[in-house]
Amino acid sequence: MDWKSASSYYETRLSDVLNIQHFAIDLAKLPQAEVPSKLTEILIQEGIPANRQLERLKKREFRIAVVGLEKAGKSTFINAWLECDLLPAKGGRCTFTTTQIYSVKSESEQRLEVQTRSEEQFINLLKELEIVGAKEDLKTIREYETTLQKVRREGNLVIPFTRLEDIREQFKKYVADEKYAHAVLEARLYTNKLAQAEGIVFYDVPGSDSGLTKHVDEAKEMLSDCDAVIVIQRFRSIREAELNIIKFTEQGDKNITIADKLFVFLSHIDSLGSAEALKNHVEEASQDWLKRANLPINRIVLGSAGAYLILNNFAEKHTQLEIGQPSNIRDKLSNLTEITDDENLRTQATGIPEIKQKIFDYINTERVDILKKRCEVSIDKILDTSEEIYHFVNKKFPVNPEEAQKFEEERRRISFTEWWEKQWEYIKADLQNFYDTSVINKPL
Ligand SMILES: Nc1nc2c(ncn2[C@@H]2O[C@H](COP(=O)(O)OP(=O)(O)O)[C@@H](O)[C@H]2O)c(=O)[nH]1
Ligand SMILES: [Mg+2]
Repeated sequence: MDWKSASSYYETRLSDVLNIQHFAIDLAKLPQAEVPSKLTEILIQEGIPANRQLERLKKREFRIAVVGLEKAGKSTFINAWLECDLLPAKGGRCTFTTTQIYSVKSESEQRLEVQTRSEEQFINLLKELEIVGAKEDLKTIREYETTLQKVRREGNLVIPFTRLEDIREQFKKYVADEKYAHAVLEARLYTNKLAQAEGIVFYDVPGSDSGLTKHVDEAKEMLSDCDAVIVIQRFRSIREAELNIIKFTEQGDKNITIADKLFVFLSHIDSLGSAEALKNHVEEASQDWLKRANLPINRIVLGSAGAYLILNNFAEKHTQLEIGQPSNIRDKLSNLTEITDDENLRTQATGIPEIKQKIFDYINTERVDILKKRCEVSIDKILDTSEEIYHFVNKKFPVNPEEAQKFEEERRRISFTEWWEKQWEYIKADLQNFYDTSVINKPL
């Protein structure tokens, strides 16, 4: 089954099953049925990720979160991917908001959408900054109060463009320039440079170790509502904030394993001193991922996004200053990898084409299987639990209407007959119908 048919198929099935789920939760509320609260709890818990998955399918979105510690190299990685030095990347903190990058099919659909903060959202930001004692940010905000107010007043923007380079200045302004960025809630970039497939979304999540709870919450939300994760990792052993990434990914998506949707890019390899150091680096990181998340080694790619930008002439001046001269980078990579020809240094040694290929393979093949696995497990759990609830209710309320009448009299519940006659038949037919079509004659 291809992605298109799979996603519309599961869109239908998930919404059917979620109807059953609602219905079973209502059924379980009948006090006389004495349905164990555990069952309702299971249904509610299963419903959350199922609903999120359904929403993503409805929007035809496939979300890939790019996560990692601050300065791990996330923005640089995305720039290498897009082959344009677009997202601001530098030593200091420069990503204020989560940037979302959407793939569109044609060049003419390309645009930057900027969503500004409402007054309330702006006040909340101030409060949060005060709580964490972000004095610098608060000072900047006071300093540029008038400009920030103007940006908020002007409201949301849609800026069309043809080449990514043409949007660079505007992009920097709204995402990274302190005079403007604090007034911005979200930036969404729509480009045909992300992937051949439509509906792919990249999230550049601010480092979850930035100290702002807003960023941790954002990372958490993003990770529980995404289809794949690329962890950009700079240090060889997994740090605490990276453990959170594993935890949030696990919690949000219990029906598949982390190894089903996680990729790791070991960044910055050009800053290592020797081939031996590189070997140790990779070995330690792979062991760690295997131990912590059962992640196989083929999900780990090592490389340097910075070197990719430099060696392929995509780097802007400031990036050249940060990362170094092409000749230097070439020598370093050559030393580390024993690759000597220019072409392979530009591509293979940087790891960028390799990870892109892995992600595209995932998008083109594995993602249907993962969707299937995730949805089937969730659907089964919801149906099994609903059925259990149905049996509980059935046991307490015998199908024979006379007995039910008696039951009702005993209970002195006046409204019961009414409920019984109308609802019960309806409910039964509904369930029967569902089991006939979706469970017994289940397609696939
Ligand atoms: N030498 C080197 N520096 C890099 C590489 N990738 C990123 N950097 C630098 O590391 C710093 C942080 O990168 P950035 O992409 O902003 O990280 P982010 O905070 O995770 O988005 C910047 O100064 C980048 O220029 C790389 O592959 N090699
Ligand atoms: Mg960044």
